[in-house]
Amino acid sequence: MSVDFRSLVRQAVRDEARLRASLAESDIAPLLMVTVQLTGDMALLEAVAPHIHGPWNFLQSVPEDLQQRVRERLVGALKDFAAHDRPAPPPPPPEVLQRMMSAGVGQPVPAEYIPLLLEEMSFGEADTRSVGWTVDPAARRSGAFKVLVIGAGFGGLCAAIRLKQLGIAFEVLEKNADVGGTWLENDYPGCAVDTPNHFYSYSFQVNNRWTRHFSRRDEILAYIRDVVARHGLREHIRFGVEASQAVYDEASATWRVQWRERDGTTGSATANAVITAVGQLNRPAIPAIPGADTFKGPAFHTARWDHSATLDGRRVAMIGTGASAMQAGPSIADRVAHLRVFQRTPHWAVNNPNYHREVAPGHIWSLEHLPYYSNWLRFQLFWASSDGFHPSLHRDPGWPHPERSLNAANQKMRDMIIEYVRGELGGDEALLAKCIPSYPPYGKRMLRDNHWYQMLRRDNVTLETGPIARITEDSIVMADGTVHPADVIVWATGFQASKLLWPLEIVGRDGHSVRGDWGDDDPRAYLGMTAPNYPNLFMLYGPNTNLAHGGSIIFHTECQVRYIMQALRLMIEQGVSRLEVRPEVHDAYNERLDAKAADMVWTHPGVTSWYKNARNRLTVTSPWRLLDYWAMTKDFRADEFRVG
Ligand code: NA7
Repeated sequence: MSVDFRSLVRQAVRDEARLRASLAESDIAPLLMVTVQLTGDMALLEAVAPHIHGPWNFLQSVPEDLQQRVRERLVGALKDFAAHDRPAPPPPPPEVLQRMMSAGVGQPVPAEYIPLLLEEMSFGEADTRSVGWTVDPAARRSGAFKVLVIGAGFGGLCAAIRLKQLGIAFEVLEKNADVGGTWLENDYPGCAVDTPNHFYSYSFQVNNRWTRHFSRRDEILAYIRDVVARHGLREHIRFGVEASQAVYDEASATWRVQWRERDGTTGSATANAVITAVGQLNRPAIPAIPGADTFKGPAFHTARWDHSATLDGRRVAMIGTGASAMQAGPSIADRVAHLRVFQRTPHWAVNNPNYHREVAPGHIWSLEHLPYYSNWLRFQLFWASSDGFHPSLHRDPGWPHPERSLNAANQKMRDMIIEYVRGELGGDEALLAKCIPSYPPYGKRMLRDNHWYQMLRRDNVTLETGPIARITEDSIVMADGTVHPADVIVWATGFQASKLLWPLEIVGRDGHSVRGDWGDDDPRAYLGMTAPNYPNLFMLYGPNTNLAHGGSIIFHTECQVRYIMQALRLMIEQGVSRLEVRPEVHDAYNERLDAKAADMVWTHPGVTSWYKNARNRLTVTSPWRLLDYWAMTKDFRADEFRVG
C-alpha cells in the first residue's frame, strides 16, 4: 500500500455513516478482499467464496447477512487500524494471495498468473512497469540521443511518459490538433469503450472517478488530457504535423522523419530511434459501391461524424454492423424518421449488465478512500477480461460441427448468445435468423449489445441483409432491384486496419521499405514491435498485437513500452548506435505465431475480418494469451539483436 495508508484509513473512518453507506454501494468481492487483507480472516473468505461465481459483480449471490458480516468486519478493522495508528499489514504470502484471488473471481487463478496480476494491481508501488537506469548518468556512453514518437494517442503518450521519466530527449509528432488519437477522432453518438474502464486505463494512472463502468468518449478523452497535463507532455508534442516518411541512414544510424503540416508546408527531424504509435483503426474504409459519389445528401463515416447534418426526422441508411454501428445505431434510432441498417455479415454480441450502468457514488467513494479496494477491483476486471476464453478459441479436431463452432465450450457460448438474442428479439425467429452468424463466436470482434436487438424491433428500424448494388442521388439500390430512399448515409464500415502503418512510408536499411516487405496486408514483426532491416525502429500496436479474446489494448501498450524502453536504455547506457532484431529470431517467432493462429477461431474459413489478410493469415490480432505476451516482452534480450 502506498505511504499514506495511515491517513487513508483515518479519513475512511472519520465519517462512519458515510463509510457504511459507501460500503453498502460497493462490490462485495473486492470488499471481501480488502477485509481479508486487513484482517487475515480466512474463515470469512471461505464463508463467502462459494457465493462468488465469476469475476463480474453481477455474478455473485452472497446472501445479504453474509455481505453485512463482511462490511461489519471491515468497519471494525478500519477503526482498529485508525485507533492504533497501525501501518499497512504485510502483503499476504503467495499461497494466501492465490486463494484470495481465486475466491474473489470464483475461479481457480493459476500460480503462473500471480506475478502479472500483482504488477497490474500495483500494490505498494504506484508504477510497477516503469524502467529505470542501471548506471549513473556519468557512465552512460551515448551522448545526445533523441527519440521521435509518431502519434499522441494512448500508445504514443505512454511512450512519451516513460521517455520523460527517463530523461531521454524526445518529440511527439501528432497529425491532429489535440491528443487522444482514436478517442479524439471518433465522436459519433454513443461512442464509448467496450472494455471495462477501471481496467481500460493506464496501470500507473488509475482513475477512481469514472462515472460509468464503460465510459463514453468524452470522459475517456478528458482522462487522456488529464494524463497529458499531469505529466507535462504538451510541450513535447508538435500538433498538426503528419509524418509522411521515415528514412533510415546507415552511415549515421539515424532516422530522418519528414512531415506535412496542415497548410502544406513540410519539415523534418532526425532521431536515433523512432517509435510509431499510429494506431490501427484511424484510416476509414469506405467501400467502393457504384454511384456512392452521386448521393446528394450528407454521407459520412462514423469516425468523421458530421454533426451539422440533420438526422431528426430523416431517413438514415447505416451501412455496416460492427462495433461502431452497434453503438451509433441505437443512439440515433429514436430521433430519425427511419433507420435502415445494411448488414453484410451478422456479428456476435454479448450482454453485460454493467455496460449501461453508472458507477454508484458509494463505489466511487470506496475506490478513493478504502485501502486496496481500487487494486482489487482492477484485479477482478483484469481477470474478467483476461485469458478465460482463450482455451475455448482453439479448434477441437474431433468436433462434429466445425462450421458453426470450434468445440463444446464454444458451442455452449453460441447457444447462450442465441438464447439471449432470441429473448431480446421477443421470439421473432425470422429476425433472429438474420442476426445469428454462421461462423463461431469470437470469429470477429465480440461486441457488447448496446440494445441493438431491441433497436431492431422498433417500427422505424429495418434490417436489410441483401447485397447493395449501387447508390443513386437519393437511394440505396439492392441487387434484387429494391430501391430504398435515403436522406443521409452513415458509413459504419470500419477502417483500413490490415494496411498497418499506412500511409506512412518507412524506408529501412538497403532499400527495404515497409510496403515492399509487407505488401498491402502481410505485416510481420518480432513481438509486433521490431523487424529486420529497420534498426532502431519500434512499433506500438504493430502486427499481431490487437486483442480479440480479451484484455485491454492499454495493457499490451504498457508491455510494449516497457520492452522498448529497455532497448533504448541499452543503447544509451552502452553507446549502441544500431539495434536490429536478428532475422532468425524474427522468422522463428512468426512461424510460432502462424502455427498458433492456424488452430484458432480467427482463421476459421467461415470468417472474414480485419484481423487477417486475404490469404487467411492472422496479421493484426494476437493469438497469444495475455500472460504469454507479458512474459515474452517483460525483459528485453540483447542476444536476440544485432548490436552495433
Ligand atoms: P468493423 O468492426 O470493421 O465493422 C465494419 C462493418 O462494415 C462490418 O459490419 C462490415 O461487414 C461492414 N462493411 C464493410 N464493408 C462493407 C461493404 N462493402 N458493404 C456492406 N458492409 C460492409 O468497424 P467498426 O468501426 O465497427 O469497428 C472497428 C473497431 O473499432 C472495433 O472493433 C473496435 O475495436 C473499435 P463484414 O462484417 O465485413 O461483412
